[in-house]
Amino acid sequence: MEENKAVLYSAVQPTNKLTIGNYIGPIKNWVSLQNGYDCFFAVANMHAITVRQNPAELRQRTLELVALYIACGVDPEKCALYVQSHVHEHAELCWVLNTFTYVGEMERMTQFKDKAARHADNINMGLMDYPVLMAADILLYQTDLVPVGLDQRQHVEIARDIAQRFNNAYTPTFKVPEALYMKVGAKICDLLEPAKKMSKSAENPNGSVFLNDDRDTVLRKFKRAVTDSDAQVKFDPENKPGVSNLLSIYSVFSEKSIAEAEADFAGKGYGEFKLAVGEVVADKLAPIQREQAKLLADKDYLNGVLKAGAEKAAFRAGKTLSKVYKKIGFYQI
Ligand code: AQP
Repeated sequence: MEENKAVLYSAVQPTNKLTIGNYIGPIKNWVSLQNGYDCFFAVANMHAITVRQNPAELRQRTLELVALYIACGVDPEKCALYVQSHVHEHAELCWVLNTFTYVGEMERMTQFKDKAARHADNINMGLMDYPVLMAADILLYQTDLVPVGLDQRQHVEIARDIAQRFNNAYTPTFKVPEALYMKVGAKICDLLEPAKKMSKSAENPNGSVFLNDDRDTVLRKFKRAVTDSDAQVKFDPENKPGVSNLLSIYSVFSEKSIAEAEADFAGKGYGEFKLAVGEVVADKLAPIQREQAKLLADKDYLNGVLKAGAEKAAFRAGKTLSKVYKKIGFYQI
């Protein structure tokens, strides 16, 4: 990792089963970006507990996610791959940033309102504070770019506001980060309800394709995907959301442009189209699943990756935190 390269930070929560939306929105892009940036890729287990988790499952999913990152092509030699709770600076900076964030701002966050409605029996402070912890995650590394899906737009915006607020209150301390969205795939939608984002926790699991779905399941889910009555494979998200979503998925998994993807299906029916999308996805997922299983069998290797990753991350995070503590007047020895 070189200090003069621009910095990239991104994370995924080890909750539920990951979908192809998680893969396309952030993870796939990490692999292409890891050569050009100083990358910090975290498993966001502190964010995960804002919704009640089963401890044994959370532990297991944490390791599975680490293995998945590597199976997808993240190279732990090139980046800091670590678990959020292993770097205590995240929690410490979050506390300071809480004092630069207003309750009203957090109450207005779309994800908070959505999750509060879905988890009405557990509207805890952590759920509301989620964006501040995310701001701490990002700002700790003096991050330039945050590759995320479109659903995270508001959270990156608030991280920018908090950074600017702190910088204005003292002297420039934090780099003000930019979100990075992909042209295709920044919002992958549910196969059965294409107006909604594809979600890990969708009520109907047939609308989400999970990264650990087997070939038959993937093909079946795409076969049932909602299209329209127009019988034309054309990219038009407003009028043809289902078909456009499938074209985006096909384009990303086949590494073809949308125009090339449309050309592949000119004059063909939806049945053939949906089968081809399913096949390209299943073909890509199979080797990732095999590699993930292989990695999970070598826990010592994964623990070694995480230890090294946490050290790299803590080094950079510690520098920022100590700057912050100095600025705000914490007595240091
Ligand atoms: N459908 C999607 N399309 C594109 N990007 C997506 N992301 C999530 N869904 C899509 C991106 O994946 C990253 C990590 O997400 P996360 O683990 O923080 O949260 P999540 O996947 O949104 O899942 P939750 O919050 O556990 O539950 P659900 O799915 O039920 O809302 C982020 O960069 C996100 O943009």
